[in-house]
Amino acid sequence: MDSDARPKDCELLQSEFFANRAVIIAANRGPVTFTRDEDGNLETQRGGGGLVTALTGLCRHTTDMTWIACARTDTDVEWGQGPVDLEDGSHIQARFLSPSEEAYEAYYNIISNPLLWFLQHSMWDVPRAPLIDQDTWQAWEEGYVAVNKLFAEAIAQQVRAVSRPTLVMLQDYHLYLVARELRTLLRRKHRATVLHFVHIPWPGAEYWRILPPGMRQAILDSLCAVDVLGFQTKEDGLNFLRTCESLLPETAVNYGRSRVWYRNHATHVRDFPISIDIDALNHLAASPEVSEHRAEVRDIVGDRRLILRIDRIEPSKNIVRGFLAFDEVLERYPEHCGNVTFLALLVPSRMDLKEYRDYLDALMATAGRVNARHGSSEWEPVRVLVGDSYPRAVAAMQLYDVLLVNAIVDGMNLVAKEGPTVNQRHGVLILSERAGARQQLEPGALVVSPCDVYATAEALHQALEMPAEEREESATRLQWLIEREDISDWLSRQLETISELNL
Ligand code: GDG
Repeated sequence: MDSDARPKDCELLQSEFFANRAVIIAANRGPVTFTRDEDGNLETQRGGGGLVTALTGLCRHTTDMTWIACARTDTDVEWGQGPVDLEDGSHIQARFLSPSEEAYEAYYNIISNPLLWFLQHSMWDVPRAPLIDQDTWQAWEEGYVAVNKLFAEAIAQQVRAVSRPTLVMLQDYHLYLVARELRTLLRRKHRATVLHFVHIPWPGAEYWRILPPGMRQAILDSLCAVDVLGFQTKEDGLNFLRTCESLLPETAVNYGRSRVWYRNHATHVRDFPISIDIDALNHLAASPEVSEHRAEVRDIVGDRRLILRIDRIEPSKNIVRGFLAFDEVLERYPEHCGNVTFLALLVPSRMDLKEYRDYLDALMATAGRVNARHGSSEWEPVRVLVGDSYPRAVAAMQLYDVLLVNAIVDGMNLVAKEGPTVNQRHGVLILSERAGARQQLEPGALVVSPCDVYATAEALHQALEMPAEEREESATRLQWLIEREDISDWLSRQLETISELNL
């Protein structure tokens, strides 16, 4: 699993690679979402995040690219499929699948998010959860299996429609069962190379054993039908190999070559740490919109030091323990009282799930308790802003003195890469040892064990007290570590691997 060599020329590699290949991307979400305005005109909203940027960036190199996703709005359903114009002038074919509402709900809100996300983020309170009952099995069959089949059928149709070899790029945990179904449908008659990238952590075999054999074997069986299976870190890849060895009968795992041999097929396991689009981020950071938000953040913080966290409202991000650690800092080091503001910019997420609503209540209550205990009429120690504003997040990243990323476990965590890229104060990064970003950023960060509130408090104090020279050195190191591997490297590495393996 070599992720140390930086591709020489990403653009060149990508052009050569796609000269005679078609590409199909399959992800739960599409590159755009359609809605209608009051007059009934079609409006297009581009999907957010670096993933859409990286993958749609491929359009510069190939005209033959289709993105298959689930419809998110009625207008997506009505629109169905066709070419979409992108901001840079290129085009992509988008195709929206329309599973029934019940099937989508079961696939997304019963299996993908509560079951698989929770499993892969160690979020179960095992004496009580998960509770896999008849409804869960029904959701598995009629939701997860059915929607994965829909994807496989749409991809197979597309592969058959083109005469050129096709690269199929599957994204994430929603689509674990697609590869096996696709192989069955295509039956070696068409050349398709299948690459699957898993954005979230892959825990060890013992954790997967909690899932019933029928589910875990279907997942492993399908992932072993993939040609190249990508994870965020080496450890995730190693965990996958170990999981196959323990839980999938009749596999031959070759650790040296990082390969699983199963049903007469080789799956090559690699780490492709995802990153950010540095140019796009710097461009946004220099915009008037971000500048307005900087003024807003300065109003909140005044001349105090700023501890910042930016997360979806997500239990695995460990927001409550972050506030408890700050509480301990104020208790143990009263010199910080009145001089530091902890700003939490939190983006609503999965509010359909009770665990997420409860977590929001818990974190608000904890912030309230810290404020009641230490605050005064002039100073609110913890300020929580709930909302969706990426420009505001970027503005706050420019101004932090300390950035706290203490996730219980995280695939990568892009905030840990964005913050040091735009920060203007030589801010210190406190980073969970269980965030994928640690693999690259450890040399420039203060690394903490996420459940250890005591040590997190010590790290916060250490960061606030760190001498200017040391802060500058760490911040410069972090910027360098991030710049040497940006989002185009993430993509190029995947293509390079396929070329090297002659797939
Ligand atoms: C999953 C994995 C992996 C911040 N505020 C707003 C906003 N943001 C941006 C952040 C960052 C992104 O959202 C969040 O990315 P993360 O990586 O931190 O976390 P997840 O959402 O959990 O992402 C993760 C990632 O996939 C990629 O593979 O790194 O481990 O869990 O860019 O700056 N975005 C919007 N509004 C905001 O207010 N739209």
